[in-house]
Amino acid sequence: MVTYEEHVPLSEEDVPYYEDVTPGSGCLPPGAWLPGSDAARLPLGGTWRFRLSPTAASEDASFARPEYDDSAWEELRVPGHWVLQGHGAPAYTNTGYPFPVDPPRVPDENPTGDHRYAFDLPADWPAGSAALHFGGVESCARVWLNGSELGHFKGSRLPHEFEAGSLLRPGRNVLAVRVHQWSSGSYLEDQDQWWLPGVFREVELRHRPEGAVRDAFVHAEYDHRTGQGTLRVDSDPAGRVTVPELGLELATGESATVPVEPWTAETPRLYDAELATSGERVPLRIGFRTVVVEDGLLKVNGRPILLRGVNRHEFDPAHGRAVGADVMRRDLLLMKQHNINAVRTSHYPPDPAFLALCDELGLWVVDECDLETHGFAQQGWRANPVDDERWTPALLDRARRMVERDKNHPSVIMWSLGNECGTGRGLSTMAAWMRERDPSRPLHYEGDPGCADTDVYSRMYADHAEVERIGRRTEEPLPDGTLDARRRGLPFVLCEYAHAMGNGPGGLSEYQRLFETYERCQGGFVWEWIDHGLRQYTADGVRYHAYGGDFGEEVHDGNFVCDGLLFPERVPSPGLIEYKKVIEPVRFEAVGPDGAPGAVRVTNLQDFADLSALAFPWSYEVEGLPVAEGTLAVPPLLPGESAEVKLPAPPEDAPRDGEALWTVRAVLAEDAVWAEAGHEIAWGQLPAAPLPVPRPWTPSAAPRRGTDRTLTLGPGVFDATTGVLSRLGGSPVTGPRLDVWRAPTDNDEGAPWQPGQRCGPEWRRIGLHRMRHRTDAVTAEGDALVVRTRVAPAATSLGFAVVHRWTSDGAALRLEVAVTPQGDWPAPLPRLGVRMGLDGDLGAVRWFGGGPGEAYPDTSAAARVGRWSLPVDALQTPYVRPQENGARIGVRWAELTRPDGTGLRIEGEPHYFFTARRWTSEELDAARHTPDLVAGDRVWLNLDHAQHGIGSGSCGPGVLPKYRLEAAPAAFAFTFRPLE
Ligand code: IPT
Repeated sequence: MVTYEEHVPLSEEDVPYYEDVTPGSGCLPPGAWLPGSDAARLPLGGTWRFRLSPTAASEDASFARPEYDDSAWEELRVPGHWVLQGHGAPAYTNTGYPFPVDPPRVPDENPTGDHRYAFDLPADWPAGSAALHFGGVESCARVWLNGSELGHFKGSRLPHEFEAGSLLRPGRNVLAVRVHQWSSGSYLEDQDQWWLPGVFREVELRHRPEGAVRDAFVHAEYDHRTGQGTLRVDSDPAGRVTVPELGLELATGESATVPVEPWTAETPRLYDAELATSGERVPLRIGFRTVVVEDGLLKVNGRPILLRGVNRHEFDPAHGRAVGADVMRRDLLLMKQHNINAVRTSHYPPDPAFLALCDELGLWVVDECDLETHGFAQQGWRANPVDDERWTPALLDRARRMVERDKNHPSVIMWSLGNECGTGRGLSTMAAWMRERDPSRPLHYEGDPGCADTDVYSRMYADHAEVERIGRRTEEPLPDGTLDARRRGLPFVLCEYAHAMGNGPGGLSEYQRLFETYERCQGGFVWEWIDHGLRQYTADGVRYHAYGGDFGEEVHDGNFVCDGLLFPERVPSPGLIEYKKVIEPVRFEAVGPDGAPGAVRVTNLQDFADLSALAFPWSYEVEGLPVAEGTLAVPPLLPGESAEVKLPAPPEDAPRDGEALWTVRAVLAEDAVWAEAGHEIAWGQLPAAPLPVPRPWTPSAAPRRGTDRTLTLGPGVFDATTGVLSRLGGSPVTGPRLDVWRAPTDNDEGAPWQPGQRCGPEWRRIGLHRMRHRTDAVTAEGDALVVRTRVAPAATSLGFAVVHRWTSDGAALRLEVAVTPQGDWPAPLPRLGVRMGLDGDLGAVRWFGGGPGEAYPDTSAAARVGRWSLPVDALQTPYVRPQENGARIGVRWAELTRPDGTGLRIEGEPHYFFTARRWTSEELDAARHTPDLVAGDRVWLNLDHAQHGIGSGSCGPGVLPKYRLEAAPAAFAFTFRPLE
């Protein structure tokens, strides 16, 4: 075994401590984080004193003296980041280092924060040893207590402790911490996130009585064949362990095997225990489970698991990575409520309290080390620290601080070496150490295609086709046959997929089908959980969220930091609603002839739990209105089982003239820790009756020429020259005219490394954002007013020939549109439909179709057919960087009304995408932040026959072929019915 001490750093240069490659000096050896013991503890968070210097140059440590006068210093909240408290500014880069790459050196401009905290030691504080604990400091800290230096450390999201007992004094004590924003450690912390220096996790003093626990390691395995758990707790020093509920009382180091209920993410059974040594009593929460890779599969307690995961960064829009217990709990409740069962702690170990909550609430955790050197990719991976012996002690220190701290959490099922470091001997050394220290957990690392050090094959952003090949174990071979054979035998996870930046991600359902089809595909982790938009206010007090570049950074990656399923304030985005539906652990499918299902097939897609915790309400709906409701009797199916459950007879008194559907749902039968009874887990809709025959359309009015260059047809008045509708039912309207433009989404814009699928730039190149309209003919043809136009962008011969055929039955107007593309279209179209402007007082929308949230062709799983109503303002999805949003899919009809109930009803044939907003697509496109969008005096409608899919091209694959909107002839119709 390679030990940590064996690696002697070779110091080539005489550099200051914050630039040398060592992890630090003076710290206590790492051990398990064991909160709640009976030893005295003094939290040291609060209002500290703070001084910021622009460089690290000062050797002057006089501020560390207790008597130093800090009265002129500022106040700073600790835990916290100084850049979020008015000192300096945050900066965002994805992979590029925000300083010259010359490891391990950092620039002179190295913001350095001196911190002082004076505290009173409680009168009853016991004498003897005490550990001064830092949960996380970015990126390098040097520490003094009462003027004596304790040491220094790097490793921002890892714990560090100093022995401080002999320095404590009765009464006033002064802690001084000098924190450098940049250090050699920064080279190892190139994660895609804000650079946020500071003391951002808890600081505390822990009394260490004689005989206190230095370290404890809980080994709690579960044998699914016998139903027995085996417990052994190793402790330094030795002691005794009691588990009252299991009647166990053992010496440490001794094992016992007894019948237990296992821990799983679905059934997070914990046993309260206590470890007592001669000096301390420590509560433990024990979960029995066994994780193995066997038969090419990742199994827990003997069964393969399916990871329905997310990548979680620690983030709060006001406090950055200083996240409180409330934020951690909120994240986990939201995850559980949205069917998420797994977290990858991208890309560093989280606050340990988060893992305790994962144990309690039930999540599978991939605990990732605080390590990423992605910026070296831009240098062809030259001088990559993970492949340079001098850095190995720092790497091992990081591995060790993570594993030792977190090893007792049943939720942690894999260790991850880090993210995006390329390959190197240092990683292998970390892996070897981890295997030796904790053989009970498989290892994960994505960055090495050969998987030399890992137990699972992991990829990020692989497209569906590649995932399918991997699922079949027919992926491209590695050049090395032995490695290839080994990798081909490994289970597969997507450690990142479905880039949730802005509108999207699209294509989730298709990934899920692959995961469910191929046992090798054990799921994945959506990138990522939350947008890291920082809360800001305009001069007028309007809240918005900032992204890269908003703080004057000289290099930055814009809004690539806003790519989560939650908006920054933790409001679920449509992407999260979609993901919840796609990964629902219960599935409903129609059984029987189309439009007359006699039964529904219910499948339990969970891995461990039966269905006994769920109830199954159904409703029978006509035109979106419930006619009858009840509860299905579904047997408590075991994991993987399905059953056909008979549906009741359709209600006899149900109206016959509307579209009829069954909606079947799975809800919590009783309160759970993470949601209340009635909380919805899954749902399905089945057509309940053949569609009624639509009423025939009989035009009865003919176009009439007016005196003032107008044409009148039924309730419509048209401009006789352009053929454009100008009044409808007495109200002014603009359009409708053909529209193919949408404000490109982040996924439309694509990423430089996905050159083939950057639709946004291509659309702009062709000129879809500046289409011109030409009227070719306005003619009366029988009952119809026919308007022929050509719609095209400047500088190309591409265009559309459009024929608008207007008819009226006297009360309503019907528009039939026939579109023929001209030229050789090099790109798919953003959308295809018509745009029209209405009076701004038409502020309320009611519709029958998909809802309640937005949906696009490949993000439509969560759209439920029903009758919905929302104000126009609430139809907007406030993406941090404004972009196309808010379409409602499968709309049969929509009504826009004024407060007095008058307005307009629009029926579509076929169903259409309905979008309404108080600004135009051009204004949406121009906006950089949400306050840039200012409501005008019109409501702009897009009535779309089709939309291009969304995909995941902002980082991963683009739109699947079946969701691409290729330019092709199309015909569609709308009926406009004034509501009076
Ligand atoms: C990948 C990173 O691992 C992750 O941290 C994040 O940057 C994500 O992408 C995109 O948001 S790396 C990517 C360039 C493939």
